[in-house]
Amino acid sequence: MSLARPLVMGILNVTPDSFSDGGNFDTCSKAVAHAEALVNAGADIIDIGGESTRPGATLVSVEDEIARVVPVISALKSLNVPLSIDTRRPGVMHAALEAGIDLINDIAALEEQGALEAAASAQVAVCLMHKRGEPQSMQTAPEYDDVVGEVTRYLAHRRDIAEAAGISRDRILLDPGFGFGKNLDHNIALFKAMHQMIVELDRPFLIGVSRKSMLGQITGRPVAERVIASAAAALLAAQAGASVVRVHDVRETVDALKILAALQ
Ligand code: 9MG
Repeated sequence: MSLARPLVMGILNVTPDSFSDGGNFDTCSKAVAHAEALVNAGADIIDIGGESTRPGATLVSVEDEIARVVPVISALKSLNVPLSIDTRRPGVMHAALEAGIDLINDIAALEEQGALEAAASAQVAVCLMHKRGEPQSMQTAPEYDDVVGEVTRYLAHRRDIAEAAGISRDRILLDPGFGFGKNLDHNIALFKAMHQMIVELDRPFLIGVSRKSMLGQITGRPVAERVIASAAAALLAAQAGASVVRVHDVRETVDALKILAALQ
């Protein structure tokens, strides 16, 4: 994957409890149709997830997660677009790698036992994301003394561990994890520090703020009305140097990035 311009990663939730699609795409055929629509709208990468990680989400077994995502990955190989698996489970990583995935998007930064080895066993890219706590409880009362410093140090540490495990530098993306154990002030501080963090960590950043509650808190709008806020935030992330933006609203984001490319 060339990162010469910011890439748009389209979100494909194959979960019955997904926070923004309400479970509309919980069957393989619906998921494939949605992925095709994302690609037609200009998605550069499709991120396939079988476990909802929204705050308060219920856990799913590894077997169920595999049963949700593998048929979708197999069906999407013919689209010829890079495919990403959104998982923190090594068992799911192995199954997804076998099915032909190109990127592992791990909200736990390969911390689960066996995850580093699973990722290093294949020549794929990885995204290492920061989170504080677990999705079930992470938004209860997140606390930091220095959110930017703590997240930067964590990402540097996980980047170095991934490299030491044999994952080459050019395959590592980093992500501050907006909304994952962070309140609005934390998210704003991280967003404003994004450019400085990218320079300091010397790795491409993947940024996911699409439809998230921080945008609802800023605009006062419910999830279904956060498209414009999401495109604006994706544009600002790209302007700050993000290499990949993870979004639900691909067409709107692609347009926003076209404007950035032409006018900045
Ligand atoms: C799966 N998932 C949900 N939000 C995300 C974010 O902000 N970044 C990444 N990498 N994955 C996310």
